[in-house]
Amino acid sequence: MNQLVLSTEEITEIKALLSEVARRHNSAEDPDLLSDACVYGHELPRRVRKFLNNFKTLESPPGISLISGYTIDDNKIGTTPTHWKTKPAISPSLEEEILLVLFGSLLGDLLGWLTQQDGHIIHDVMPIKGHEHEQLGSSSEELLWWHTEDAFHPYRCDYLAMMCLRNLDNVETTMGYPDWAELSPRTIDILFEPRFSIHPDESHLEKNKSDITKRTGSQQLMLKSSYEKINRMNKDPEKISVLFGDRKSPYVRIDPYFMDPLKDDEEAQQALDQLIKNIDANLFGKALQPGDFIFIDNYRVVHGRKPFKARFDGYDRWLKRANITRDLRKSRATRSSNTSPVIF
Ligand SMILES: O=C(O)CCC(=O)C(=O)O
Ligand SMILES: [Fe+2]
Repeated sequence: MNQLVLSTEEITEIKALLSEVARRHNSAEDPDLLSDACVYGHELPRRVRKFLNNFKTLESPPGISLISGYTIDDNKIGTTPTHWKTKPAISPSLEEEILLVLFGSLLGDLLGWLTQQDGHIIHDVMPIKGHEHEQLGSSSEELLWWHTEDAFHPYRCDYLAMMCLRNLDNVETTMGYPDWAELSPRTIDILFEPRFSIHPDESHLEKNKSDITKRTGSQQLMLKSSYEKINRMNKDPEKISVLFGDRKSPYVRIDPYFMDPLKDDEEAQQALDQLIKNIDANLFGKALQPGDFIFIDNYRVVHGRKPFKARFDGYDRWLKRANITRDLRKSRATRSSNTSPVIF
């Protein structure tokens, strides 16, 4: 993966910018901050801006970029939350979350989902009691199968950004991408055809929704219709191609755990199995460390997480996650205003 290690001078510069922004905005999700994010982002050190801009425009392999060296004050961030529902009024990691937003703004627009983590833009990823064996980011004892983030959805992100706040047990994020030379032209042709379907993953299902009751009537109605949409996509997923874009260097859309066996299309099933085997053979693990910011090209690289034993003692692994799209406009029909980043 491409890596940039922040220098002491760059960190000093970044911290000065973050304290200024944090004085103006008490949440990294403040709509005014989100709309100004790229203006602030342009004040990040030029080497950082160039690094992320190259990642975005050159699309050089492998489609993973890591910015490390930022220091996290373990005392200041407090204990790992027990659930994403329990957010304090002002986050103890406000500056770090703002940095995630500013880095993200150099790649595109941040987006969220009404059906995921209560419409938040900055997600918490940590083990949740009771989710140990689920196929969710908040599971622990179960392998989180590698996937394209929100593979089922046409408006899924271009980039997934994750910032590590804590990872005492060195739990590994897995990442991988196909070795195209190992796949036959015929297999690639089949994977380019709309013969596959992907169900919404667990994180979008109604059973994992927030129990917030202080919503207004119209918000309740909107949420209801969002879940109806998800239920329809779950019951009857559209046929899609797993590969798209350039045949020599295709983009990928895949989430094996949530894809049905293709009983009536053996040829497509075999092509899919070959791609899965190919990605599996190239999968690798990386234990993110506090202060690591990883950016994954969601069109080219899949990711997941190895199983682990959660501590539930306040010091569990804790990441912050954000979805970034190159073009928020394309989802305008399913957002409440041109500036709203939440897809319903
Ligand atoms: O925990 C990780 O490293 C990845 C989590 C993930 O893939 C997800 O929550 O979608
Ligand atoms: Fe994921």
